[in-house]
Parts: sequence; C-alpha cells; structure tokens
Amino acid sequence: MTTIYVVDVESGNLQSLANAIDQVAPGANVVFIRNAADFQQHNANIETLLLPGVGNYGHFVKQVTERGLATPVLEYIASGRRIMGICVGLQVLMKFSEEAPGQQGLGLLDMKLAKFTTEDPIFTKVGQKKAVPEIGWNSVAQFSGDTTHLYGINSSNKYYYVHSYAAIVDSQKEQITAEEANGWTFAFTNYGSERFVAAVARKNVFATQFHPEKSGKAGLAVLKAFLQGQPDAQGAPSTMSSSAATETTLSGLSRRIIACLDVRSNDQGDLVVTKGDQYDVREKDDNANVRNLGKPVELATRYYNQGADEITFLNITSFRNDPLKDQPMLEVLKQAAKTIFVPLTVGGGIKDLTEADGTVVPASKVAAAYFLAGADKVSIGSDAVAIAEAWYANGKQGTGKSSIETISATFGVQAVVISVDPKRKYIADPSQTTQEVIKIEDPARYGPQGERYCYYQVTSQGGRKTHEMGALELCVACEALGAGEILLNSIDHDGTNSGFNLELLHQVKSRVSIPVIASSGAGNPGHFKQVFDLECGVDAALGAGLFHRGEYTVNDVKAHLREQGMDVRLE
Ligand code: 1PR
Repeated sequence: MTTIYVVDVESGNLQSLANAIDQVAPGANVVFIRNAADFQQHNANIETLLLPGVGNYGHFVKQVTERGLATPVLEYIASGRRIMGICVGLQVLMKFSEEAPGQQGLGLLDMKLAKFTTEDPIFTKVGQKKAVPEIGWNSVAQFSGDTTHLYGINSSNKYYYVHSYAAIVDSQKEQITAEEANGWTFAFTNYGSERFVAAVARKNVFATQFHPEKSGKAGLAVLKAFLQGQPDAQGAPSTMSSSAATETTLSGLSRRIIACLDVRSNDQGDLVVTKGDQYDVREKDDNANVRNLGKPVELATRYYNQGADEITFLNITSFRNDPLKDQPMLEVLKQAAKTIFVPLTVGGGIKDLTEADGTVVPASKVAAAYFLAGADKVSIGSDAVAIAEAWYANGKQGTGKSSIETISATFGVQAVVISVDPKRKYIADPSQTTQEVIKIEDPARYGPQGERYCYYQVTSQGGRKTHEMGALELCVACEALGAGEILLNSIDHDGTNSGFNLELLHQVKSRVSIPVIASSGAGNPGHFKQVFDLECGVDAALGAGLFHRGEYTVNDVKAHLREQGMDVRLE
C-alpha cells in the first residue's frame, strides 16, 4: 500500500488534505510527521512528503524549527525525494516573510514575502480598497520556465487561495531571467495589480500557494498528479467562464457564491437544516415545529456538486448546549469534509466554553477541534459583540486573550470570520446615538414615524439580545482585533427573498479592508448580480433559503451571472 507522509505542526485543518488524498489515491495510508522523532522513525520509507502550512508564517516556522523538523526536511529535499508544499508550505521555502521578520524560512528560494496592499492602484482609481486577505478563486496568469513540471496547473482553471502575504514580484517585469530563476519553474497570479508566485517547481520540489485540497476538481487533479509522480500531467478540464464577454474582476477573483446551512436540533432531537424568516425558524402553523429542510451533510454535498464555492454551517442554537463534547457540528464537519473539496466554515458557539465539571476550554481549543474535524474557518457571532464592547471600553485596545485574537494568532487571520446579526433601528436625529448613522434618501423608506436616519444595531444569541452598537462599529473593532472576513447578515432581510441589504453592505464594505460576504435576502439569481454590482464591490454572496427550498440551484445562480458577463467558477 502507498504511504503518503504529511508534516503536521498541529495548527490547522489537515483532515481535509487527508480526505483529498483518500479521494485521489484511494487506500493510500496517510502518516503524519509531527516531530524529529517521527521523521527519523519513518525517514527511510518516505518517498512522497507533503508540507502543508496553515495559518501564520511566524507560528508555522517556529513550530517547524521547535519540533526539530527544519533540518530533516532540508536533508530530505537534498536527497532528491519528492516534496510538495502547500500555502505557507510554499512560503516557508522562501528566505523570510514580513509577517514574521525574526523568523528564517528554509531559504531554498531567494525571495521574500510581503503583505498585499489594500491601496492597490487598480482599486484606488475607482475609489475602492482591495480586500486583504485574498480569499477566493483565482486563476494562474503567467508562467516562467518549463511548465511541464507543474503537475497540470493551467491557466484554464480556478484555484482557491487564502492568504495575506505572498512572494510578490514586479508586475512590470515580463520575464524572470534564467539566472534569477536558478532552475525553478514559476506560475504567477495577479491579485489586483500585484503579481505573486502561485506555484514553483524544481526537480523534486513542488509547491502551490493555493490549496489543491480545497480547489474542487481542478485542485484534486494537481494533487493526484503529484502523488502519482506525473509532473507533466494534463490537469483538469477548464472550470472557468469561457465566453469572450466575461469580465475580469479588479481583483482577478471570480464571483464567490456561498451556500449556508443553519443547523439545529428539531423537536424530535434530529439535527436538521432549518431556515428562518427574520430568524424565526418555526413553522407558522399551530404546531410551530422547527422547519426541517433536510440533512446537513446531504444538502452540503448537493451544493458542492452544484458548484458552490464554499459551504458555511451555522449552529444556530449553540448558546443552549455549551460543552464542547456536545457540539453536534463536529460530526457534521467530519462527514462533510470527506467528500466536499471547497472551503468549509463553521459558526456557533466559538468562544471560551465551560464544561460541566467547571473546566474552561479556551476558544482557540474550541476552534482547533473544528479545524481538526475539517473546517477551514470559524465564524464568531455573539462573542465578537462582547469582544468589541470590551475593545471600545478599553480605549480601543485588545487584551490579547479574546477568541478573535487568540485564534487568528495561531491559525491566521483568514481562519476567523465574524458573523454579524444586525437589525435596522430608525432614529429621528443623529444626535440620538453615538453610532454612525445612515441618512435615508428615499422617502418611501423613511421609518414608521417618518424617521430619516437609521443605523444597524447588532444583536447576539441569534437576535435575542440587542446591543447599543452599530454593525459598522462592530466590524471596525473586529478587523482591528484580527478578524479576516465578515459575514454580514441582515435580520430585516433574512428569509424575505427580497434581495440583499445594499444599504448596510455599502456602509460596512466601504469602511473595512477585509473581505465582506453579503448575506440575507437572496431570493433569485438577479439578487446576486445586484449585490456584485454594488459599486463598493462585495467579495462574496451567500444564499440559504432559495437553495434549500429548491427554488434555484447554485448552478442557476452561476449561469445567470455568466450570462450577465460575470466571472464565475464552474465545477
Ligand atoms: O453567536 O457565535 O454562537 O453564532 C451563532 C450563529 O448562528 C450566528 O452566525 C448567527 O448568525 C446564526 N443564527 C443564530 N440564530 C439564527 C436564526 O436564524 N434563528 N441564523 C441564526 C442566522 C443567517 C444567515 C442566513 C442568511 C441567508 N442565519 O446565515 O443563512 O440570512 O438566508 P436567506 O438567504 O434565506 O435570506 P454564535
């Protein structure tokens, strides 16, 4: 039986990689190498080594060094045996990263990593900022060197990237000289105007900045070619919009469509996908049962097969069953990650938990359990509100101990999503609040008492508790504390099929630099077009009810966007 060895420094989701290996090399044995002793024990047998780096570069390099893995990995490479780095596993091949100036990488490539700029001239020209991290599906734009060494990576596919730092090269320069290349083959990608290294290969070394295990069929094809030792493989058939009329987005990313599953136990105790109407998930008849729209893993798999770019699971009653061992989503994640090869986000109950015996489980451990089960990102709702309140009360200073700070320090900012549940509050005069208000221009949209201003008041515990804080203020605080993305719901629009809350999205998106996911209200494919057209440019759009009720498939949404000339990834 083939054995694939995987370096594991225990700071991210490697279960998905193991699942992807199982998918492309059924029956292969996966052995995790966690320290020097493991390496020594298996060294003589290792022929195929994966070096997946997740999260923060500094944390990863430190772990590789402290676990005594740097020297054996370098010796392994020198011996000519095959290795594939993934994401930070590519970055660690470079000399150093601005993310952690004190930490030395393996230095195989004389390159350094820098942070993407939010002030990208392509965006500045149209009065926008580029979202950082880069999260989403990008293509590979350009190559240098012998492309038959890239295991089928090609420019007709989209791959999933999630990172703030990259080996950014001069976008003005057309070619890397042979001397600079030093035998390396490069694949480059553009994020806005910044061109960066998407993949590298030289002899026995291959590495990708994107996640092949999260890039659907296109990524699985690359992984398969590597495991089979076929550098000149063809790669997967195209997963890109093909029409000549297709736009190129400013960022280069395709329009990201997320399917969201709100999950809870029904009155019979079964875990079901439900969907509320402004957060009320019970049927409107006399029985008032929890609306049951299907089984979580089954529906998630269906949406993956329909081409969803990402799946989000929200445990909407997490506040009722606190202890970690009672988290039903762990099993959902484990099962879903076996067959779904796009990013998975899980939310609900990500905070410090207290077990029945009084033991406190820190939020980073709660998150780690989800990453281990197969999640790529965790979404924090109620706890984010409490953390933001403390941040303002403390003169806009973090404590370093909150869930947002601790999870992003270990797993990277891209692993931390903030789920915001705001509700419109009308006010007659801006002086009535300290929160930033929106002036309502359209008289048809004035408040019930003719109020001409509003702000979006945040709630926690699934809309049950209202706080004296605006959605904008919450997002600004969470970005400062280290969140990597915002899932922006709108209780007023949730389940209404009336379209996204453009006013709220505009307010938040134009003031934060991390990606913003539009959520709540999608009723038809046209609503997705409308929200992507929003001049401030949301980064992704999420739908729930329209997919669960079978009114539209993810494919329908993508087909519509493609007809309208928008760039979408096909599966
Ligand atoms: O507070 O960290 O434990 O997380 C709880 C999570 O559960 C939060 O992300 C919160 O948004 C979510 N949640 C809690 N109660 C409900 C509820 O519906 N009663 N669901 C709930 C929120 C919002 C969206 C929804 C979109 C799209 N659901 O995710 O799927 O609004 O719906 P649509 O396309 O059908 O309009 P914590």
